[in-house]
Amino acid sequence: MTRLLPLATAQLGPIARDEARPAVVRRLIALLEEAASRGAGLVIFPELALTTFFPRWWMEDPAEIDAFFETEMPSAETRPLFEAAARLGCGFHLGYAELAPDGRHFNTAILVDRDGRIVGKYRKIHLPGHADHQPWRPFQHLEKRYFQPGDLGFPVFEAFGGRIGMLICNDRRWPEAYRMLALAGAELIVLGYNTPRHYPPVPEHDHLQDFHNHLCMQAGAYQNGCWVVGVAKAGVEEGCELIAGSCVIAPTGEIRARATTAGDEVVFAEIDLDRVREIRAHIFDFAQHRRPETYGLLTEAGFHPTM
Ligand code: ING
Repeated sequence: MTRLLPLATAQLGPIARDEARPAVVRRLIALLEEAASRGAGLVIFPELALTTFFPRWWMEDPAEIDAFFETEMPSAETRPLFEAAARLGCGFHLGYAELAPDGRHFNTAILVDRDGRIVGKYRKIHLPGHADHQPWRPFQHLEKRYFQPGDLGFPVFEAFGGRIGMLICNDRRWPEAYRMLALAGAELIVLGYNTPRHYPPVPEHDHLQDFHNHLCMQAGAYQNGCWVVGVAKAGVEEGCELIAGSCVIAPTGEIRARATTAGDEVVFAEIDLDRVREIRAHIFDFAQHRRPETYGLLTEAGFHPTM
């Protein structure tokens, strides 16, 4: 049995702080059109794909902060992307900053079907960085200040002929996130990321960012028998270098395709969703081999060192 899904990563280069939404949406549509012209039915855009990565700055004016958020999706400014999806018969994953009607702020991603309808939504659960102003850093990482932890859990959506889950950036470093989606039946996990090369708390790891990026996604794919697609906002954005490395990873953990630039770049790959069975019906057959009765610590809040 094969269930083919032609998809594409749509990596983005830098988005300037003052780059208006319509200009960004035009870039997204150009990438969607290129991907669709190569046969893609699903395009994966990065995390926070409508604006610059604004958590790099300390801001206090609520109006200045909220200007980076979307109060409706689609809005007049983003609707052309949804219309392009319907016109091309090509859906997409999009990350953006969500200001919910009740005033809560989330780092959000949506899944839009080939007819332009939103069929799935996820709000980032693992928020990295800090909430206070830390001037010692060359740039801030204030996701804990500007976003609240996601409240939608780890949902899986029936779409594009399979079962699709979403993660966002730092989520990809946490094994529990992939496992939650795989236990809910996910066959494909799509995620976007904005990852600075320089990690101020541990600068001696800066040269390892590309390695860690692929390490955690390849492990997540293999240990859960899922396809994993990770897509970067890349390049030097407002003076801060963001890593690239967008890629499509097979359930075997192998990198099937990857970007080779740090700019706007489409990489096409036709994946066979049924390949998850090579892993999920064998080495990681959860029903046969998992021992959840021994994993209690995994869901306890504290940290219990035994020695
Ligand atoms: N960015 C980074 C990420 O998890 C980070 C934060 C950078 C963590 C470098 C560790 C090292 O990829 C986001 N947006 O989560």
